[in-house]
Amino acid sequence: MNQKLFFTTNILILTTIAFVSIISDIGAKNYTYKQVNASDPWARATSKLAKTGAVYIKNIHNKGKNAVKITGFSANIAKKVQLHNTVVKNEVAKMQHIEFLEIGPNKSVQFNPGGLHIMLMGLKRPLEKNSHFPLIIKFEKLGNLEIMVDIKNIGWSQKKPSNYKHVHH
Ligand SMILES: [Cu+2]
Repeated sequence: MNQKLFFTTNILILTTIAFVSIISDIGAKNYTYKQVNASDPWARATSKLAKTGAVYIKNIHNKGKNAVKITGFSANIAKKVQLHNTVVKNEVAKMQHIEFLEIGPNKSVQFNPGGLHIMLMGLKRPLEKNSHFPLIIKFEKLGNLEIMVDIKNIGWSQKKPSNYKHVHH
């Protein structure tokens, strides 16, 4: 973990991260539950001694007419699972803990390196390349969506938007 990462607790409601999702990838993994679709969850492999890891999800789309609210996550592989956002201020990356995340009707959110991510804290075993583990996304009212997180090699990154800036995490 980067020494420059500071940890702050914040309640941040991201209501309108407007992003038109184009699900055109062949072979994309989609997990659909009621009005919600989550695609391509992944994590980077960790070293044997690592106690933390991060999960990214290419896209979570709310195709319903009402907003949905993510109230938390859980995974057996870690003692604690938190929603984090990475904010860069004066070239210093800070991780913020986000209590909940609202996705408006017909809106999507992305979880990327350098942005929103799901933090696995107190890993019970290292994340091993080419394996996978279940993660539960908890939605208020809707219930739980279980997804399978694919573990990629340490240097893996997904396609990034053109304005992406590299942030060490
Ligand atoms: Cu984090």
